[in-house]
Amino acid sequence: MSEARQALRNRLRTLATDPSSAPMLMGVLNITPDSFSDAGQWYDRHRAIEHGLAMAEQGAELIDVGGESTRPGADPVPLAEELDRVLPVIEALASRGIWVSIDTLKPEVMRQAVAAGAVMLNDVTAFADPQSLDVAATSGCAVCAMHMQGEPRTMQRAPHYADVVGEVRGYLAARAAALVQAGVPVDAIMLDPGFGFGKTLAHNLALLRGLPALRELGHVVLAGLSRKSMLGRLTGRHVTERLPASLAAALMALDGGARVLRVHDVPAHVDALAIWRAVRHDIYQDMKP
Ligand code: HH2
Repeated sequence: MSEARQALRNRLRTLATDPSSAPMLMGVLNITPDSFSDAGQWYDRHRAIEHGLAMAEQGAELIDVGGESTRPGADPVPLAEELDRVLPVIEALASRGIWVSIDTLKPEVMRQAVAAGAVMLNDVTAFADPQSLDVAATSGCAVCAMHMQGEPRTMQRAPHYADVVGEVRGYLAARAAALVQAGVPVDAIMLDPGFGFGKTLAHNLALLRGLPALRELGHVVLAGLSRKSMLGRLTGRHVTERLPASLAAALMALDGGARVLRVHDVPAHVDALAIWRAVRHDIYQDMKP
């Protein structure tokens, strides 16, 4: 296993076992023309690389590179196109020692991303494709399995649950078991309730409240709340004006036991984390301005 993959695995173990250790920020890097929050902003490869470097410099320990939008109603992207978007960016960032996660549901994209230096696989279908399970098991990468009801094109039409927290927890437990069965080490597996993926506002709020129940599964919990439409629904704010709401939600996720936050605005979340850790764990630096 590469040194970087081993280092990330060690970091995950610390996150899982020491609640006072610094939470981890994952910076979002969408190389897409149609993502919900930053459509087209980083579509140019050189700008994408610069933005990835900047987020790492600002305090993101992981950069989550995606070449296919999963926003509600998004159209699938052909394999060749997705590879062309993500591979040069992964190579550029990984060659500078930055931890890169690949956000994809295609096993072939995972495979080639790993060859290009990715150290983590982030799959919104929770490795539903057996070939993806195979890549997860053989690559030595950390993995994130996310819950989604339905599929991106239709998931927001009529989400339905009898007990959203119980069902998401049961699903994630089953996917973690499938990953372990395939050969992925337990401590390489992160779980994510998938805010906004086949969920109403009430479902999303119940899941945010219910994070401790997911944490009980024993895996590192990752939360992606940044700029999501649930925050727009609660504040009436456009996607470009959701930073304050994102920070509030991020802090509540940390209180619920989330240990990794997937965010667009890294510097603001670094500050929020500093306050959270100082108050909750009495760990801080006195940085008088
Ligand atoms: N959310 C998005 C994409 N990938 N992965 C995980 N693990 N958790 C999430 O909550 C999550 C995710 C959607 O956000 P974004 O990447 O900003 O938009 P888009 O899918 O439109 O590219």
